[in-house]
Amino acid sequence: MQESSIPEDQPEKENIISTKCRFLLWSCVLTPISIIIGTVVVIILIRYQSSFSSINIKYDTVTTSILRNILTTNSPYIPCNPLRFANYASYSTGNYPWSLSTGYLDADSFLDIVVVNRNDATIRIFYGPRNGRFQTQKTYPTTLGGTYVAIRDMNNDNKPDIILAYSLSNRIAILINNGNRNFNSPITYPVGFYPYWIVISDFNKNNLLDIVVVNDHESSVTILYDYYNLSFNYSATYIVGNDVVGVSVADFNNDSYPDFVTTDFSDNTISIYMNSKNGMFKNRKTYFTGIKPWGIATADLNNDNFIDIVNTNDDTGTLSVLFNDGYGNFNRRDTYYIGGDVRSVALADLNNDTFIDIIAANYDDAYIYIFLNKQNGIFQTYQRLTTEGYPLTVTTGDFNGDGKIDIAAVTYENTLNVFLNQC
Ligand SMILES: *[C@@H]1O[C@H](CO)[C@@H](O)[C@H](O)[C@H]1NC(C)=O
Ligand SMILES: *[C@@H]1O[C@H](CO)[C@@H](O)[C@H](O)[C@H]1NC(C)=O
Ligand SMILES: *[C@@H]1O[C@H](CO)[C@@H](O)[C@H](O)[C@H]1NC(C)=O
Ligand SMILES: *[C@@H]1O[C@H](CO)[C@@H](O)[C@H](O)[C@H]1NC(C)=O
Ligand SMILES: [Ca+2]
Ligand SMILES: [Ca+2]
Ligand SMILES: [Ca+2]
Repeated sequence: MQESSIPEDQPEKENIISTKCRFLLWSCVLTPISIIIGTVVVIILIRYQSSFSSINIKYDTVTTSILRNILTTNSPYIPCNPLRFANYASYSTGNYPWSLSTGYLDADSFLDIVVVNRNDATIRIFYGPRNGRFQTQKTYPTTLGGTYVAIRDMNNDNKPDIILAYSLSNRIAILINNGNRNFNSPITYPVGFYPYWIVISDFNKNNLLDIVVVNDHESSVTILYDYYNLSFNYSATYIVGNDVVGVSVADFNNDSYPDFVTTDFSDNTISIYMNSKNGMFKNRKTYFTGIKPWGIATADLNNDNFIDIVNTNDDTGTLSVLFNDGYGNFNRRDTYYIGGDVRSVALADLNNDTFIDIIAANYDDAYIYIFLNKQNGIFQTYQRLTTEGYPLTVTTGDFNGDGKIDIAAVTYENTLNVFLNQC
């Protein structure tokens, strides 16, 4: 035992020396290197702050969802789960169909679909028959660069009219419905730089329709007020975020006046304006979303009678779901992952349980993604429908009149795909 202690002396000294060497090496060489690495990391963190916060939110979401699932002892019965949809029926559109909308454009009681074709200066109307097969189609001339189509009875004659965003001419257009599947030539109205998206409402509640138009290239929206006798009485412009893409209108603070929200593509935010109860808007409030927010839709997702917000995030391939606290504040946000370039989103109750479900289109693969509501504003893992090609815009409606909400989307293959709900 003693003998062994003597030979150990030497290695112990070497150990002490080598520890000193390591300490010197660390302080003289490794410390500066780690300072440099640390600085780089801090710079990256600052530059990409929003992307890191989005990763955090995903983590939060997972945690809170798990907590909520644990707290919810009795899972509700969710009807039509899994969903059942027929394979798509395909119809040719024009060149580069970019947006679609539904309405009752002719005298029958079957829902019709209008598609705006971005690259060939046309819209095509698919007139709905009883069976949901759109064999009757008609093409109408417009202008190159149409990016959005909306349907609304603008002149109050009970015939829904067509409203278009002309991105390349900085105007919107209205085609007045003359009945018998005839429309007047488009009448155009100047708005801001690169109008991209349109919603019709009555912001000043005087029973004359107003239109909010997104000006994608000038970070603003224009509201045209009080359409009457084929013209608008006045307009106003409101600043929103950079490269604004989408807009949705709803009463967020339950004062009965319509408010609006935009997706600010390059700011990773949504902008919300509350109505000053005269149709004008003063203070903008922003909330962070994922990266490159694109599509947006609003509805009450948890049936508390307050309107919530869903937006897509093109870069993170996610959906953001923002919940209204009852006063128009949206501090609770959940995130759902799809992947790819998620752009268009629609909201509808697909399984008739009174809870609104989410339908999203991924412009990076050939699927429509559906998230069924767990009847509390939390959504199930997605179910997918196969499309003919990259779907850009998706919408919903009951196309065959059986009371079940169907889905329609336009695709990169220059087609309209219609999916009939069979659940
Ligand atoms: C409607 O507009 C036309 C042309 O601008 C004008 O002549 C006419 O008086 C207007 N009618 C009403 C009721 O304001
Ligand atoms: C147009 O707006 C002005 C005020 O800006 C108002 O006095 C006038 O009554 C409005 N006209 C219509 C037809 O609403
Ligand atoms: C919203 O406002 C209406 C009218 O003031 C009121 O009756 C209703 O209870 C409010 N809804 C909620 C959810 O607070
Ligand atoms: C949807 O639910 C309502 C209420 O339960 C029912 O009356 C209606 O028939 C249902 N519609 C379909 C298409 O199942
Ligand atoms: Ca109005
Ligand atoms: Ca309001
Ligand atoms: Ca539902």
